[in-house]
Amino acid sequence: MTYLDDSWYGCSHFGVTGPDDFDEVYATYSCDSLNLFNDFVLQNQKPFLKFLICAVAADSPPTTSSAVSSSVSTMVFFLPFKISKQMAEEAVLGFLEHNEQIKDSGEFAVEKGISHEEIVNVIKRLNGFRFVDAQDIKKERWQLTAEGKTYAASGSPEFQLFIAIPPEGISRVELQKKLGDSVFKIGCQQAIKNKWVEMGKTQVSRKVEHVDDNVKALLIKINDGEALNQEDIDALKRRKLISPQIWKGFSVKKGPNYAPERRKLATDFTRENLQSGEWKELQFKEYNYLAKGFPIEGGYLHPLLKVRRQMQMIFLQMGFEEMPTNNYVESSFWNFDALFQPQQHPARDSHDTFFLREPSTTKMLPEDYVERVKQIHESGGHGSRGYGYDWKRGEANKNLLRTHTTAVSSRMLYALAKKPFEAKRYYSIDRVFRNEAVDRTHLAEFHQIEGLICDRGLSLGDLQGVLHDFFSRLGMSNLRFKPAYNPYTEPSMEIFGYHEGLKKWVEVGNSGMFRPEMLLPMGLPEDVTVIAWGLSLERPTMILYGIDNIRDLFGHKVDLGLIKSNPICRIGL
Ligand code: FB9
Repeated sequence: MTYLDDSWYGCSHFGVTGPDDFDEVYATYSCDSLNLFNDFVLQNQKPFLKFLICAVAADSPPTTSSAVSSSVSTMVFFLPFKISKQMAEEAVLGFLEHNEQIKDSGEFAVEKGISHEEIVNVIKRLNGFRFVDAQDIKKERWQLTAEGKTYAASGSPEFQLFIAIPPEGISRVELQKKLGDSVFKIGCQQAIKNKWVEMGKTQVSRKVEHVDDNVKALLIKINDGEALNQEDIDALKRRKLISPQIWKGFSVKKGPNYAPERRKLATDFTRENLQSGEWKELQFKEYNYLAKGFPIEGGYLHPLLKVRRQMQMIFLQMGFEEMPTNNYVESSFWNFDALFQPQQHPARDSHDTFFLREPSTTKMLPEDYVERVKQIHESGGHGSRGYGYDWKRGEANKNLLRTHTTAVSSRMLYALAKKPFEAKRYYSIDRVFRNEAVDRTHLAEFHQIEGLICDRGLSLGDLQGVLHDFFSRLGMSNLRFKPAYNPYTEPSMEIFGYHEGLKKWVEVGNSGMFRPEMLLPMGLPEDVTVIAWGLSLERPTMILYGIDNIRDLFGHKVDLGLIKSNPICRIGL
């Protein structure tokens, strides 16, 4: 018990410098109510305790019973909790040895001079071990409000007002100055009501010789836990001087495992109790096979990464290969121009797109291809009349944070066109950035999932077919397609899926067939068409993991608890 050593240090100012001194002090100050304690202390031979008793007793020898109980409770507060816990337990078990029940744990605590909180903790523990059978008891009590406390201390406002009026009367102004606005205001109301004072235009005078401050008396009674009649309670309640407080306690009976003393259950065979044979007497604690193991603080996969892996598996199972997306910074050329998105398209201004100040422009673009893109934008070709505007290289050179992973698709399709054609299935899942207002479902960045199939003679039917295949693997087999518009696909479709769990149709993505104005300048064969679709990673993750606000899922306000305590994985919907 290391703390014994440093405790001596604390007591020098009591004039007790060591164990020898306290016998003398102890003898001087011991009194009945302390005996209970002393027995406990003596039994436990804990010199520190004996010292403490002396110390406390020395400090203010208790005269009245409540003083005793309060100094005892003080001692209890200081006593190492282990000891008070032990003491409270013995008090409860000891009492039940000779009594049917403890009717009211509150009265029992006062009687034993132990804090009710300590008794409640012990009862809960003993109830847990079925040493006792504890029943809740609740009592509504009244406590003083802050205003009530001030009047209990310095008198009710009406009483303060009355005694502030000299026999010859006093001016309102002077009286108000004396009492302050609120005491004056309330004091007047009540004193008039009690017909204590005469309120003239300017003068205030007494109407009676003497008054009693019943309100203060009642408030003190409340404070001492004394019961008042309903009428007084209502009056104080009306003046918001008291507020209800639920007092919780227990009535306690012996439990199925009751014993006058709870022997500490052994939890281990030790070399000592084996050698001493003491193990034979020991009572061993049951193994709690339901006990939760120590939470393993290990790596937690973010729900987004779990769903990303699920999506990845679906793509790989469908024969898609991943596109390299390790470049958040992209040139306007690959992000927009290569996709036949005109330079004055609203998405291309800084309201929607994060342009870079440094490096503000791209260093290298495939010049021959750029020329063809310029053509198709300005004057069309391959049967398209183009946009007919003056295409600016400078605009295409601007660097930005990519607004979609379709920028990666354009790079990959261009690369594909430079080789002898072979059909390809590509997918990408990575971050894209859009200068959008943040709300429950939108952040300035999200993860886009994109799939594309590049092959000869693919049709819109093929696109719908692959979408059915893809989303049915996500557990969503009931799809509907709504015509939509994208600068780089024609026809385009918004995809809606019926969500069994949410019992409603959910927009699950967008799709389309890349325009020839995008594909042909790349050099892809005329009969090659590319079907593609896109969705986000955040939306399905929010739905699959029941996350309402995207800010809990991603970004600086992420909810770490959610990250650590979300289901291993969520198959289907
Ligand atoms: O993810 C979206 N919804 C979604 C997806 C899956 C899902 O799964 C369920 C649990 C199983 C649930 C919902 N959306 C796309 C639809 C909406 O959330 C939409 O309001 C928000 N969209 C984002 C863009 O917001 C501006 C989601 C994001 C999106 C939209 C379009 C594309 C990509 C992401 C695209 C594309 C595209 C089109 C043609 C060719 C190539 C790419």
